[in-house]
Amino acid sequence: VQSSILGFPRMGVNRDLKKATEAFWAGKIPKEELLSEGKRLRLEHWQLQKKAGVDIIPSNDFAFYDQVLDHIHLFGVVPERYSKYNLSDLDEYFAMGRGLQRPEKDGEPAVDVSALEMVKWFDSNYHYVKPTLQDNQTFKLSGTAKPVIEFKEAKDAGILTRPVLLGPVSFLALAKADRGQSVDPISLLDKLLPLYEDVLMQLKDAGAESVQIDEPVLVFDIPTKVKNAFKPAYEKIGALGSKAPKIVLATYFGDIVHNIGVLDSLKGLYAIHIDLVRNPEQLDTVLGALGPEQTLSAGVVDGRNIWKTNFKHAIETVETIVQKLGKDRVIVSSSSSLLHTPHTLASEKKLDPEVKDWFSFAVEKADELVIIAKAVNEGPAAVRSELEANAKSMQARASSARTNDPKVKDRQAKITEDMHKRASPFPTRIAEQQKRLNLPKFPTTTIGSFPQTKEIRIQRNKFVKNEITAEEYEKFIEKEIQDVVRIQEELDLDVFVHGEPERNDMVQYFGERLNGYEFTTHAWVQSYGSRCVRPPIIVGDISRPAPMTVKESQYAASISKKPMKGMLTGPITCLRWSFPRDDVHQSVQAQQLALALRDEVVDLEAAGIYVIQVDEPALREGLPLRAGKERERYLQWAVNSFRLSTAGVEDGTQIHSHFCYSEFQDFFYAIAALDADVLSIENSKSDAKLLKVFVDEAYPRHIGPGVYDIHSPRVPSEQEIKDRIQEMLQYLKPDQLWIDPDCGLKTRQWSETKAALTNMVNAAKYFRSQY
Ligand code: THG
Ligand code: ZN
Repeated sequence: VQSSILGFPRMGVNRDLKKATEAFWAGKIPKEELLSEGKRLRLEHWQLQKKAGVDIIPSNDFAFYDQVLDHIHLFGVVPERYSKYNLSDLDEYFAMGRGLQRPEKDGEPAVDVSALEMVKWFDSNYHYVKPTLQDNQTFKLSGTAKPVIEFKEAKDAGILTRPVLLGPVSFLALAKADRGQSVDPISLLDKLLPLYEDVLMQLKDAGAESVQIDEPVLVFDIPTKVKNAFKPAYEKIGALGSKAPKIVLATYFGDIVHNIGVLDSLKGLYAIHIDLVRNPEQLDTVLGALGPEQTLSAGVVDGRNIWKTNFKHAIETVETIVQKLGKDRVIVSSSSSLLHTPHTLASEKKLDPEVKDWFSFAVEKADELVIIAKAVNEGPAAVRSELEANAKSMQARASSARTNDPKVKDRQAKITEDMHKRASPFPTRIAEQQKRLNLPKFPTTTIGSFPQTKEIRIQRNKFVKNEITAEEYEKFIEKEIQDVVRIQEELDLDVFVHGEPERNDMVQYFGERLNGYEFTTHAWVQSYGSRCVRPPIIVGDISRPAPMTVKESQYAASISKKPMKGMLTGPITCLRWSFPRDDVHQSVQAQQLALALRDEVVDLEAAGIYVIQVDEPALREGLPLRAGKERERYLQWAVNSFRLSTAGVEDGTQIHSHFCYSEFQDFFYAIAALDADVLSIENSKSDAKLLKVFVDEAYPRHIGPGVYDIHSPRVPSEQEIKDRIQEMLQYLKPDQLWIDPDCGLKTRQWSETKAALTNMVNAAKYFRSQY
């Protein structure tokens, strides 16, 4: 039995890659320095895995921006709008990842091109760059292939690695036709395959013994065309025989039972990897479908969470497989790439030792894999003390007072059906709300945050580092709120917000104020490009010791002439963007979060806040990857937790919710079931036609489809906004329409914000005069 890792986090122990990349973008370091920093990090990560004793170490898991973008670049899938500038390789790569705007300089023409689309990677909080194809798409390897360069780099350092490639079927299945193009990506398979053959032969020549080819789309419900593509693809690759390295085909984040027939056409491959953390029940089916000589790579160490592996369970699983296949045909592995876990627990100096003992980050997971392999190879006696310590840790966590709070459980047991229902139906509610709020037609509002200026970040840092007192910080926040209120008065908006100057990441902010959570100082996980998040960790039953946002909202309301909107993050988003517990079902955790938020909502109402927004941007990404029963079950508990958190208010209090997307077609009934009085959604970049679903389904409540894109510094003209509203009025009734930007304004400058909102308010006033 060998130990293996499917991929390692790339940022480095101190987010070194983020720092170097951002310094390069800012022109502070030259390209050479960025490249050498990348090289240093790769080497460091290979060496630490080797030192841990991992048998199979990945290479080509590194990327400066995103591993899918690396493949886009590798295969020359570069739309003409980028290639026409003849940029350097690295500039072109980053231009596709994040766009590039550069004035004319030294005779070089100006560059102005936006980024390729970025999408969530399966159901994780990582985002990949979507391959974007042309009708006449051709593929060409660009220079010496990066997987080969990085393989040789490791080999020169004395480390024989297993290169990772995203497989041809997944690469195409995750791709899309460019705007105005109609190509079906999978139809390009024949053109793409020769490049895979080429890279595989180059890797073999360079000395690679095996290669990991990821085909994660096997966990989806894939169209027949995509399913059928596996056979020709892997027959062709298999026909390379000894001219290519042995191939391990990897799947993760789900089971492959519904696609098990595909394994028939993969019998020529050396090994199949499956995720046994997420879907242990698929083991028997996959074992039954393996060829007589095939190896199984068993993903038993969680690549998506931070909990210590339960050695007893993992070893039992691996031993079951060994009994069937024999030791030589089993690999123990991380369930997926470790990209989704933080670098090392060793950086956490402030964690309480009790809970620290329950966690395992990427570096520690490498050790775990080695121990599991050793236990199976040499017998438990060889790792007795490790197994004992692990069992003790599991026991301690299960029985700790930190994980179990009887008061929370008691409260959950007393939840009733009625607690999920508002007192009256919407028509009664909206009439009460209108009496209280007295809003004009086409009411205007914003989504919650106003620009997070440099000054705000400086003051927050000073406060965190104890360089200013709590009173000084509070004074500063009050001053920020005053400014934001005054600006909204000048703009003549209708429903105000306090601007959220006191919040960093919203999930972190709420986590820090709830019992049951733990916080880290260095546990960053890449979200996209150089951007990272530091998810708080849910360790135990969740409760709210004290109000979390009432003080700021109440203060803001006290100095405003207009209704003030309270701003909360919903239970599903708090759950999805944290590291959840793995010892109780996520629906239980969502329900506990919902109870805590329900108390907050009720307290806001008691403090005179009669408009309360509970955002659920992560509701959609929590959808199980496959349609069917599981999806229905998820939507049921997700919707229930939202309703539980919001239904405690009077009819006259208006509940808003916000979503950062507008594709509701496939789960509209769930959105409708939230029963929010007002929904604000992204719509500025999508077709207004998407709003048709609200008409078709006779959606009765209020909607604010964003009238302009806040992700761009561009200021939309009043006319543009009027045109947009006119379009929306083809679908929505005038008395159902709110006017707002399409997301929070946190990342914008004040000058852009004021100009855009002035135009927005004027556009709303125009329609008010027309109806
Ligand atoms: N919070 C969390 N998850 C998210 C988002 C969020 N997932 C989806 C989406 N929004 C991802 N977007 C971002 C946007 C910005 C940043 C990270 C993810 C970001 N991070 C800072 C950085 O890397 O420099 C670190 C911020 C900090 O200091 O806390 O800017 O909004 N949880
Ligand atoms: Zn949004």
